[in-house]
Amino acid sequence: MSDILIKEIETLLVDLPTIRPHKLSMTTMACQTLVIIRLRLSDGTEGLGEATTIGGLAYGPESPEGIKQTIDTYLAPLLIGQPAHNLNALRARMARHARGNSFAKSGLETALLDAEGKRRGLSVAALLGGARCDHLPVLWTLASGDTQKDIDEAFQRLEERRHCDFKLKIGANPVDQDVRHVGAIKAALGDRASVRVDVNQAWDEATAARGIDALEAAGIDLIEQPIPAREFAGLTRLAQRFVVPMLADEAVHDARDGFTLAAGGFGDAFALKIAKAGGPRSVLELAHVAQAAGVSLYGGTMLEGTIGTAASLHAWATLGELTWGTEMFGPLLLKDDIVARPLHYHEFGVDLPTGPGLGITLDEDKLNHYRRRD
Ligand code: MUC
Ligand code: MG
Repeated sequence: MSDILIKEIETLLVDLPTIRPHKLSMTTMACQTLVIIRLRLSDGTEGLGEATTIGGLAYGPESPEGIKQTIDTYLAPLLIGQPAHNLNALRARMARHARGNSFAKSGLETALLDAEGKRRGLSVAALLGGARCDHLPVLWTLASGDTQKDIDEAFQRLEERRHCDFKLKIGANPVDQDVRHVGAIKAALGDRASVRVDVNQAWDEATAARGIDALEAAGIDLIEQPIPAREFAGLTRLAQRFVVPMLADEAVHDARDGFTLAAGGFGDAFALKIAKAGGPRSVLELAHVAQAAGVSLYGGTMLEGTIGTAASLHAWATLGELTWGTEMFGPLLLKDDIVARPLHYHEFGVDLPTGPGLGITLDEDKLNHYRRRD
């Protein structure tokens, strides 16, 4: 078993246009860049991985171009020639020789799991201990930047039975304007939908207290990352002050962040993301800390394409019920896909893909069409 070695790791940048501009507090996206990883083993098996961020360097410390360079120059040489099946040994090797770079590591961890699953005829969820569900709820983010367009989009998604939970991206405009925007959408949707907001760190604590007070009164269900990521004490104060729960996103990357927040008195909710933690296996360490501390869970996205989304779904499926569901809609925000069979979204959620590994096959023509050439 251990004589199957990692032979080759190829990275590709893939640029896919979005179906509409996607407006966040720090950037407006018209295109998403996926870093696709093809990891080949000595027996010919290929594992697929994806490492994707948002808006170049606008969201996180790793850019798509940087992720590709980091893998090509530093991480791939650490893995090539090593036995492929021992994920724990390979994770430890990467951790020992390369600090940080959790997005790049997440893509590689995904590719290793996909390859191992294909070799053993097991899904990634099975390798992670076993799926406890095969259909996961998925919310939709309304972020066109226009209140009426967002309302129309929400009603369309409800009619299609595609989504019944909505997240609004705010923080780019003055707080009173954002509160009016959110209030109008919630008033239009009423009890038909859960409405949450993501401020993406845009407020200071005093602005947050004012904004959250008004959003709570408007019937908003969840407030995501209202203040800067490193202000753990401030986030904990806001969580303790308001009834409406705070969702820690940029603040909580891995198990250590989760432990620090929980030990400091934060008890609301964590957004899990494979990219923040270093992969589908690594993110479960954070999930288990949260479960032990009584913190609710949410399956988060970096707006990955189908490969990264599938990898996340395999991890979330092992957790059973997620109190706040998931936001694994990334592929639906993109005009096209690079896989042969897209994920199946229906009944306000998505099916966990079946088949060995991630259960995803590339469409080589599409990949060739959208890949960046340097
Ligand atoms: C984030 O901060 O949550 C998730 C959904 C979305 O629209 O943006 C991402 C990033
Ligand atoms: Mg967020």
